[in-house]
Order: sequence, then C-alpha cells, then structure tokens
Amino acid sequence: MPDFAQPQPGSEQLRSRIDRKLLCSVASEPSVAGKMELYLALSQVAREQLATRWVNTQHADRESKARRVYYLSMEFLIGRAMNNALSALDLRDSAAAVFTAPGPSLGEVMECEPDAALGNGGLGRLAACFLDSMATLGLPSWGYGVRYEYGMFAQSILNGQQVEKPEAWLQDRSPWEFPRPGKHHTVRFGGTCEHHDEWAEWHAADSVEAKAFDYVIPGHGTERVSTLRLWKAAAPAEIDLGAFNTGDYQRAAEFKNRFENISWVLYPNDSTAAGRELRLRQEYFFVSASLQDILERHLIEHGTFTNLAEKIAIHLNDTHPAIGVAELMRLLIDDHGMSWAAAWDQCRRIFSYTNHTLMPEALETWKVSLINRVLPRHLLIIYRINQEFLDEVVRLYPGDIELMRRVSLIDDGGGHDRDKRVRMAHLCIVGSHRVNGVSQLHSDLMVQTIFADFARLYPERFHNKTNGVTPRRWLAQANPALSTLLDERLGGKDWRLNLDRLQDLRASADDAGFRNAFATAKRDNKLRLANYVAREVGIVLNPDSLFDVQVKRIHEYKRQLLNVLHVITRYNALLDGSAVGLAPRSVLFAGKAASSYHMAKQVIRLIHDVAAVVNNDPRTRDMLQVVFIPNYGVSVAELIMPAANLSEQISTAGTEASGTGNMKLSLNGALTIGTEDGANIEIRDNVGAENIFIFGNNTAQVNAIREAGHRPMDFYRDDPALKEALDRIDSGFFSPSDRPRYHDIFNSLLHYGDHYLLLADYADYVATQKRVDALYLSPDEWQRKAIINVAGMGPFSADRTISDYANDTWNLGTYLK
Ligand code: 26Q
Repeated sequence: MPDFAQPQPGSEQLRSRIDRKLLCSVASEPSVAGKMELYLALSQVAREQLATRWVNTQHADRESKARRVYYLSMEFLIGRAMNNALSALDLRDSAAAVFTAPGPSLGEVMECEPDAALGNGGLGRLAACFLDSMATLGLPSWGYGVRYEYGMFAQSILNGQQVEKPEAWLQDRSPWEFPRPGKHHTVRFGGTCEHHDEWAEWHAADSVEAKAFDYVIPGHGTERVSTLRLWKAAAPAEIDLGAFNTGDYQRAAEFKNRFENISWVLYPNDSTAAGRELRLRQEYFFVSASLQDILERHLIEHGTFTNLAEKIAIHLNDTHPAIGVAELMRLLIDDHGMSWAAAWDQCRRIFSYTNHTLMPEALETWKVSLINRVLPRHLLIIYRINQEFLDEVVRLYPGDIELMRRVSLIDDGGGHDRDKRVRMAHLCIVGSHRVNGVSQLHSDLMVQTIFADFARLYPERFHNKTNGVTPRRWLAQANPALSTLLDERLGGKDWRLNLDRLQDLRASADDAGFRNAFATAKRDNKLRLANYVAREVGIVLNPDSLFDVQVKRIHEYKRQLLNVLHVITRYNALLDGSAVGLAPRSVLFAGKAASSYHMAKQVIRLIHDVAAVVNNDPRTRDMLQVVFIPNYGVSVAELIMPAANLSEQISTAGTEASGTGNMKLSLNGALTIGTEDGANIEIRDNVGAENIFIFGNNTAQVNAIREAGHRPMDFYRDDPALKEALDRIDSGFFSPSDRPRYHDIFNSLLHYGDHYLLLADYADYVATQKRVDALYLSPDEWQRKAIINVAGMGPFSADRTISDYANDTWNLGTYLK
C-alpha cells in the first residue's frame, strides 16, 4: 500500500517556497500579493514537483520499454487542477496552514483557477476520472485530445433564460500546462491519391501543424504522473510568413485563422452539430497527430513496428476518434511500408472501443462525399476494410444480403450516391478486438439492439465495463467533512485507494453517534451550498429542508420535465391542503442546454418561471423552494454533490447509458430516486433495494408501451393531479405575461406522443416521492440508509473500472499492484 504519510514540507518550508516563487516567477512582493498572485505562486511550487515526477516516470517507462495505453478522446472535462495536485503531493494540509487570516484562505486562493472544461458532460468527465485512475494504479498511460481555445460555454441566466458566453479559459495561460515546442506533427487534408498496389501516395492540398501541450496527471499514493497531451492547430510557419513579409497582414491573419480554427472550439453534443466539416477536421487533426506521436515514440524505443500490438493499446472514447482505425492503417502502410495484411493484424489487436449511447440519432456517420473531399486516402482504406469484412460475412452467412446491408461500414443511402454515409461505429467495431458498453444494462441492450448483428459475428468481442468515478476528487477533495469522518471510522485514509474499504461502514449505520456525526457533516455541506446559492442566485435556502438534486445536461430523455411536474403537483397539493406527511424541500436543478436545443432551453425557462411563483408564495415558502443553479460544471458539482439528500436519476428506462452523477451523489450520502436505467440498477444491487427508491416502467415495459402505442391523453384524462399540473403549464399560470409560452411543452407531451413516457411514469414517481418524505421525517432511518449507500459504493470507483479495462481490454494486468 502506498504511503500517504511520507515526510512533506511543513507549512514554514512551503511558505518560503511560495514567497520565492512570488519573487522570482510571479514577480510580486510577498507582503502585498493578492489571491491571484498567491494562486500562481502556489501552482508553480506544485508544478515544479510534478515536473520532476513526470521526468522520472517517463524515464522509467522508456527504460523498461513499458507497454502503454493511449486514451483517445475528443473531450476531457478536467475542472480545476490545484486541489488535486496538492492532494497528490500531500501538500494539502501544509498549504491550508500557510493561508491564514487576515490573508485569503486556501479555498479562496484555489477559486482563482478557471475550470478546464474541455468537454460536454458525462463522456468528458469519465475520461478525466479515467486519467486519474490510470495514473494512480500505475499504468503507463497517456490521454490524447484537443487543446480547445474555448471549451464548454459559460451559462448565465437572463430573465429566466440561458445565455451562453464563450469561456476563454486559457486567456491568462494555464500554469498547469507544459508547452512542448519541440513536439509537433503535420496533419494533411484534401487533395488526391496515386495508387500503387497495396499502398498509395497522397498528394494533400492543405496541411496544418499540430503543436503539443502537456498536462501532468498526478497519481495518488504513487509518484507516477501520466500525461494528457493536447494538440493546438497552427498554420505552417513558412507560408504564414510569406504574406506577412509582403505587409499583407489581413491575408496573413485570414490564413492563420483558416488553420487555427481547427482547435478553436469544442462542439456541443447535439445532433445538429454532426455533419459539420470542421468537426470532421477536428477529429482527424487530433487523431493523426496522436498516432504519429505514438508511432514515433515506439520507433525510437523499439526500432520496428512488428511488435507494435505487443507494446501499445489504443482506446477509442466513443466513435469521435474512429478515423484512427484508417489513419493507423495509412501510417503503417503508406509511410512505413507495412503490408496490408500485417497492418490490419496489428490494428485489430491495438484498438478497443467504448460506446456511450444507444440512441440511433446520436450514432456518428459522415457523408462519403465529405470524407472523399477531406480525407481521400482514408475513404479508400475504409472501402477496402469494408470489402474484406463483407467477404468474411459472406463466408459465414452466404447469401444473407440483408445482413450485409445492415453491417456494412457504408450506409448506401438507398442507392443515391449523395446519400451514402460512413458508419463510424461499424468502423470501430470491425477495427477493434474489444467493444464495451458503460453499464450492464447498456451493454446488454447494445448487443441485443444496435450491434446485434456484430455480436452474432464476433461474440467474444463484446464486454461490459461499468463506469466509475474517482474517489479522490469526488469524495476526498470535494467533501472534507465526510472524509475526515471516514478517516476516523475506517482507521485511516486508505479508502481513497481502495474504495471497497467503505464496506466496513455498514456496521456503523447502527451506531447512533456515527449517524449524528454523519448528519452533521451533511448539514455543514448543505450550509456551504446554501451560502453559495444565496451569493449567486439570491435565494436563501433552509438547510434543514430536504435537498432534492437533479444536476446533469438538460435533455428530454433525462426528464427534468418530469421533476418539474412533480414540483407543480406538490405546490398544488400544498395549496389545496391535500398535502399530508410532506417534509420541507428544496428542489435544486443545474445543467446546460445545447445552444440549438429548443426544448431543453424551454425546460430551463419553465424551471425559472415555476421557481418565481413557488418561491414567492408565502403560503408554501416554508415547505417548497425551487432553485436553478447556473453554470453547472465540475467545480459547481464539487459543491453540490456533498450537499444533496436526494439524487434524481429519472431517465426513461433504456436511455441513459450509465450515468456517473448517480455514483457521485450516492458516494456522498444521497439517496437515489431513479428508474431501472443505466448504472442505477447496479447501484441498487450494491446498496440493497430497501435503500433506494426505484420507480416507473422498466426497459421491457417501456418497449411494450411503445409497441402497444403510448396514449398520453389517457393518463391526462384519468389523473386529476397530472391534469392540473399540465394545465397550469399550458394555461400560462407560470408565465402570466406570455400565456402561450409553454404550449410547445404541453403539445410535446399530449399531442406529439410524449416520446420519453413522462406521463406513463408520473403517478409512480409522485407516489414514490411521498415515500421519500416519510423517510426524511424519520431522520434516524434516513441516515442509516444514507450510510449504507456510501458503504456500498466501492464498485463504483473508477479504479475498479480501470482495473477491469487493464485486465480484459488492454492486457495491462501485470502493471496493477
Ligand atoms: C457528436 C457529433 C458531433 C458533435 C458532438 C458529438 C457528441 C459529443 C459528446 C456526442 C456525444 C457526446 C457525449 C456523450 C455523453 O456524454 N454520453 C454519456 O456518457 C457517460 C459516460 O459513459 C454516460 O454515463 C452517460 O449515460 C452518457 O449519456
């Protein structure tokens, strides 16, 4: 077991290091340094130590010719780096002791750091948790991605509506990044191909430079640090200068933009974004640079590519880096002279792929004509892969034309050339030796539905890897109050590295003293959040009310609207006196809507309109409050997770691939109200059905309802409480100055089929919410169940997930300690 108690500098020594950095690096006089200067100086101290560890790690991996895993992802939702770096270096306590009154506290200093929000949501945050676990478990591991100038937009609320603002997180540079001026690769686009037998010469029309910027990823309880290497696009220097020298600055600037726009901005995860040429260029840009980098490193170490698959594993985080399959083939064949057969053999042993969604509209495809224009050589390679694959299919299932049509890498668009598309998921499956879903249910549905044909062809290829979250960031760092309590109870800090240790808490659920301490920690965290809400939103929350939390991207399938229907129902019941046995509640929402997603934006607006009515009604104020916390992201989540009593995980069964917020909330002692969807099912299996509120139709029932024809109007007609809630939305009760405002929401439920079956789950949801109140009114029982939830969360550590990948997918089991 790594030792957390290595001698670290005391606060005196740290203070003098910070002062020195203030003087020599930040150029600021210690006695007058402000928060920002202190943040910069402290980050320099940490950076220096991480740099040394990084050099040592790289040296050791090179010397041992380590097998490495490369995690390719368009998104890494990192958040802030400081707290995590200090914890990994075991400097947290001394840093806290350095920053004392009357100066700023460590917390205030850390808040100077902007979030690195290079991701949309779950998929990007999962990648960040995985980097943490890979380093912590001692895997020789790298992340590769895009260094977006602008990551996720910042959300503010104006008159109850979402406003998006670009977030220039790099404006003042990041003290955590290490530019690598010597590391760059050329990425080419367009042009034509000249064929020679198995290989081709690609005469590209354009090229752009990919420049490397590294972020150190510290492991915990180990000196290993891994690397997240992000690529920035830059115009090729020579040509740029040409226009510059002639004094044509405008042309020089246009030229620069044409290239640098590739890494300019993160794409939102809405389907309207798919099909944009710039997105394809972004995907290829980072994949090509990363693969060139990986091959270069391998060649320096081994001098040959014949052992490539023995030495590297490459993981595809969804289909976004799928073009990597064709790019690796191109690099090995065209640039390094390997035969097609040898290259294909390597390729299939190297790649693995994770699918994150079953929704057909979210499966990535690209027009053949677009790929042909932007990546002509890759299109040829994809066609040949497809031809050999379909030859194999014919051998296995002769004459099954329909099967061939379904599994082909090319959707033939009904025979119209301009409608032909490349199916990126099929390319990933055919080019990988492992394919996985992200929860047991999702993996099961994957092989029963969208990939059923492939599962029949290659049954050994399909696996489940249930997601996890890093307990360092999401418990140890985000929730010091509970962590201290756990350290005392569990007799040490090693649960941070072995989350199964939480099991020992089960016994403490029966200990009244512990339940009290547990409740006190929760209340402290609720106060902390209430202070934040008062400051940011101007609403004063009652810390003794039940904090009912739904925080995630706003999407119809996640059914924030079902939550709103419950809020309105509760409000109506409080008004008409039919409410009995209810506990005071604060219903908290947070999440961003994709900027072009009308329905999601309407939901945000409705939440605000409902909040305005409910919060200002003196008759209900003590029993019900509604708050929308703006700009949800990693740092806001770190405040919310520890403060929640109830976790809303209410997606339509069969739609949420896994969820990871569900794990973070339960880990911090919230009880879940949720459907039988994604990882909720496994959470129930681990905490026990009596310690979670599961409601609604399961996947089989959802399918049956849809097959029989869902009749939302029947539910509306037969359930007076539901009718009343819906009518209040439709009548403009919450939008008196603009009564038709929510007709579209009403219509989507009643007249356009209620696609996500809110009305079919409403009654059970409301009934289950009543059981939640009853339990909350028995604090002892509530605390007991909350403690058992925490105790059951061991399997949802990202360390468990990554160990499983290391063993079953990446063949890196020997590196696990
Ligand atoms: C695709 C094409 C063009 C532009 C953007 C995209 C795009 C970007 C991001 C498509 C999807 C995403 C993100 C998906 C995502 O976050 N999925 C979530 O992944 C989590 C981690 O596995 C799961 O827990 C969630 O259930 C799943 O919704």
